[in-house]
Amino acid sequence: MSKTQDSKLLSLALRHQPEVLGIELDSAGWTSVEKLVEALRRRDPAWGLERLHNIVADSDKKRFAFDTTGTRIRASQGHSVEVDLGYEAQIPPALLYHGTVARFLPAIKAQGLLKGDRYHVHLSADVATARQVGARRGAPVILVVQAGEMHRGGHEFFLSANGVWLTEHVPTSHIAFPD
Ligand code: HQG
Repeated sequence: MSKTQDSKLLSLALRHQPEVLGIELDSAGWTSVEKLVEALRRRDPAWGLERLHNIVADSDKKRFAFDTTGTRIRASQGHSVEVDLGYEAQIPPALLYHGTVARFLPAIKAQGLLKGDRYHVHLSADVATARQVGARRGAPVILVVQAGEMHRGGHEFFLSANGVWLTEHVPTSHIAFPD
């Protein structure tokens, strides 16, 4: 399996469907490294701790994190299973960015940004990152989110361990759409 396939399998198990590997996540999304490696080895005996460490270190977006003891691992964001990642609410910058594609704009104009299958709406601190996120689906369109104003209006924002800003919903009134 390629590193991308390994990373996708870890994302699936640590964010969405731990049952695909027969593992369990605790309420904060953590799972035992030892049990995870055992589960991975059942699929492919070539898995080992070193391969896991390499995937975590090479993940371009730092999708996964070990705890301080190195005995537990979790995804830093992107879950659809219910987890409390324990990130503290933070004051966001005045503006955050969301990369999407033109075909979603009518719905976003009507409903704002919805979290969909994920646990939060994901926002980027810079335009370049938002452009990469949007480009996963086609020609990227960048929306500018008035995060500072939202925060003053009572919306909570969280910053994940890998630098993604998370919030529950972005109302259309706080989004600047391109012309
Ligand atoms: C769109 C990747 C219709 C939204 C990235 C997006 C990110 C709406 C799609 C992370 C909508 C959801 C998250 C509405 C939002 N109507 N469409 N009301 N509101 N949308 O993948 O933000 O590789 O769940 O614009 O780097 O694209 O997973 O969210 O296009 O950080 O580590 O619905 O995923 O990281 O798509 O990406 P997603 P996203 P990972």
